[in-house]
Amino acid sequence: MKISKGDFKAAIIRHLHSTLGTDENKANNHAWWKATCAAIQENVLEGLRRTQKTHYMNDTRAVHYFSAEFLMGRLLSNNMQNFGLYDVAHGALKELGVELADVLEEEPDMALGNGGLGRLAACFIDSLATMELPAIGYGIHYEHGLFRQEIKSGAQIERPDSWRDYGNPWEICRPESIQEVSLFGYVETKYGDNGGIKKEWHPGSIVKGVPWDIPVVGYGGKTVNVLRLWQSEASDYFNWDVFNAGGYVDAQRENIQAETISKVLYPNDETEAGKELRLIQQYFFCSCSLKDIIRRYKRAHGDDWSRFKEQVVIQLNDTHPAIAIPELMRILVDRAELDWDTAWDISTHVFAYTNHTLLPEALEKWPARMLEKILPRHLEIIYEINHRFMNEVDKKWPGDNSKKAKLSIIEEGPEKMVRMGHLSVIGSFKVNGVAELHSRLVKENLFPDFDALWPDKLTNVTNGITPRRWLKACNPLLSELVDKKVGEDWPLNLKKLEGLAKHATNKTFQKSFMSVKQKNKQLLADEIYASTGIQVDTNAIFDIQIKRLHEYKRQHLNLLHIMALYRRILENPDYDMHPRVFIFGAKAAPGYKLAKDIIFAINKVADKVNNDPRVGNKLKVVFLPNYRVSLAEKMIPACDVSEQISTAGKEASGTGNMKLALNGAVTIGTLDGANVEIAEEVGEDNIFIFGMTVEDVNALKASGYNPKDYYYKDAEIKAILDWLETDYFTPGKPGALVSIKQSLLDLGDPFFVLADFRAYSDAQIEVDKAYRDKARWAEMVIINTAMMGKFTSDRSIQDYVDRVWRLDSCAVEQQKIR
Ligand code: OX2
Repeated sequence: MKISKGDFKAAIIRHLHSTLGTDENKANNHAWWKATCAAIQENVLEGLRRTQKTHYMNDTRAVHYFSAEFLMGRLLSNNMQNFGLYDVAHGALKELGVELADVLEEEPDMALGNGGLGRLAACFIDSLATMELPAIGYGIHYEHGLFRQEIKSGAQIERPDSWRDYGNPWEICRPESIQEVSLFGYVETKYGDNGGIKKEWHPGSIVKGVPWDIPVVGYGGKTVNVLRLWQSEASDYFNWDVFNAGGYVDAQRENIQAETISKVLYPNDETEAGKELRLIQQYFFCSCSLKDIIRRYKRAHGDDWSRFKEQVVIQLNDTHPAIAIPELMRILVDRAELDWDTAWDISTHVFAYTNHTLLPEALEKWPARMLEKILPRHLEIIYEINHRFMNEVDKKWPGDNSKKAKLSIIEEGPEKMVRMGHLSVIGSFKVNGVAELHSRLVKENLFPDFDALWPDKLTNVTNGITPRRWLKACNPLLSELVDKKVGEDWPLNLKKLEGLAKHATNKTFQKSFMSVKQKNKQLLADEIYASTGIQVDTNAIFDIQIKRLHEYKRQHLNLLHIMALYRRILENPDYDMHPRVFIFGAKAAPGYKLAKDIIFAINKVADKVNNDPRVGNKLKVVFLPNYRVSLAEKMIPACDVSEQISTAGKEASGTGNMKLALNGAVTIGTLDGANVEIAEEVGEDNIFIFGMTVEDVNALKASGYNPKDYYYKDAEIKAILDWLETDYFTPGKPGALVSIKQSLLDLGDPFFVLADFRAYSDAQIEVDKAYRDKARWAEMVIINTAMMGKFTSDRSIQDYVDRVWRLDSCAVEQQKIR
């Protein structure tokens, strides 16, 4: 039974009056948004209450997804869809004279993440709720999420993000579940009468963790799980135990302002070690979350720890939460007074770890000295874990000290470092990579000796995306068409899309499909005009690259190719190409100079190309500012060509590649990450694969790569790079773009841009040809949508359930939707 339009209208008005204290005549879109959220939230909270009660009654085993990032985006449209209330709300608001689309635009994105890793966590908790699996997401309640990007004279400017300045209608504060977290101080060794040793940590400071719950509504609206985010606050009392210890003063302890811990998300995708506050953030949310899990466990099982590992599994989203491992050991050994072996047995049956990258700069290492200062007891525990592990290594490879040095958690050197990746592998019962190729490289290159030691530990779970947000909600036109062809249950069973394949060559269906694409392109063209003033032709190919800006993702390869096209057009006004619009969306880490230079260069080249009458409509370049989840939702349905052009071996998986293909884009890409599996699914005729493989890259590296060979041998490459040094794109400022040339020539082109340029350019010529054959292109596009079933995050979650978590679903009784 579902609420009627009239009743929903009444609910919105009721909230306008009694929740917001305003009325229909005064309300602006923001007020309508809040009132609509409040009306939906009635269902959300009822579902949440039922779910928690059902899980408690059934004493379910649950997965706890520990992640420093959850990139949720907007929630209203999602929650409405999942309760099946979208059309009801649309109609109700219409009768009130309000446009739902405008109301949805009022919601700020919840941008508590950087990119793929954070968005994956958001897709996963959507799937977990949809599949009725008992699960909690645990993370940090950042006051400021990822910075807002503005473009001023072509350059990126960072502005603070304030997603909850005017209140967030979804979150619920739970002061009854506040936790306390200790930091700094020293460890006292106590000797018992029976000769036993006990360690006591006397912290230098204590902070409070306040939980905020964001309900996560599964599709169908039955299970409503929660995402619990911790906010730091000064503790009510300061237990300065240190003073009792003879006035010992920790140098830093007074400087720590408790509130700063959850103030801001670190804006680096894939790197951020060495920062004290970052380590404190990580420990803060892990400690709060573990204590929360233990509190819930004890409510059902008291002090009997024997069932803990049966009830609890914790997934570590990269090494960011790895400090949870010694924290659980500390709680079990120092607090619960279990012996080490019992505690270690529990701990190593509870944790599982996902590796998301092979990039050396992203493999977290913390100076031992920093750990000693902030978490002195944890460093001791890490040493103990390592000591016992070294004995195990010695059994397998007796006397092999180089093996020990390689496998040790501690990296010796001028500065002793703690390797969080090693700690995670040693402390977990399963370790997974995020795509077939990546998992193979994890086994072969990153952790080969761990694989030899524990052959069953390393596994693969290929990433996925939720089709509810990334097709149903973001692309209503295509969803409607798909509904008609394969039925309406594809959001729960994405393999159903395969039913489209048999219509791929059907003229009428091709026409309907491509007319949807055309409409979506028009919507994006409007958005582009509104935000940049650039007019684009929807008959042109919409070629899109959206992802964080990083050298390994090679936005500069795309840029060099754009410059090549521009040059070809200038040299030959009749240069034969189908008109193309190159569209970018990307944020650069504020401290990543070259990434910011690349954004600047894209904008400067865009200025020139877009305003050159000799180019006409053939070529346009658009950089859309402030790329984020809600902007992705507008760009993805409109894409013709999806750029997935990372250096082979560098992109662990990618998930944008899946979203774009699902929405009927054809990929141009390298054999990297999940591109490999996308190619397997769609077949080589329906994807443009180019460039070096991982093996090619390794061979070239081994033989000594010299980018200058390509510069001198390929006249076009030379001309383009030299162009960057002139003031052609930056009038009056020669050299403003030179850092890109320098990185490619003088700094050795670490990501093999020049080596792959010609293959990329040739592949783009093939793309151009294919697009001009309308029937052929439509067929490719349909096949791409049809064959994306594998990449639903429901499949990823099922893989985790089967290979890692061993979890049962738990049915929650359907509520009456109000
Ligand atoms: C990203 C990876 O770069 C990307 O390839 C992958 O799809 C995504 O994680 C989800 O698995 N930070 N972000 C990533 O890795 C790290 C570390």
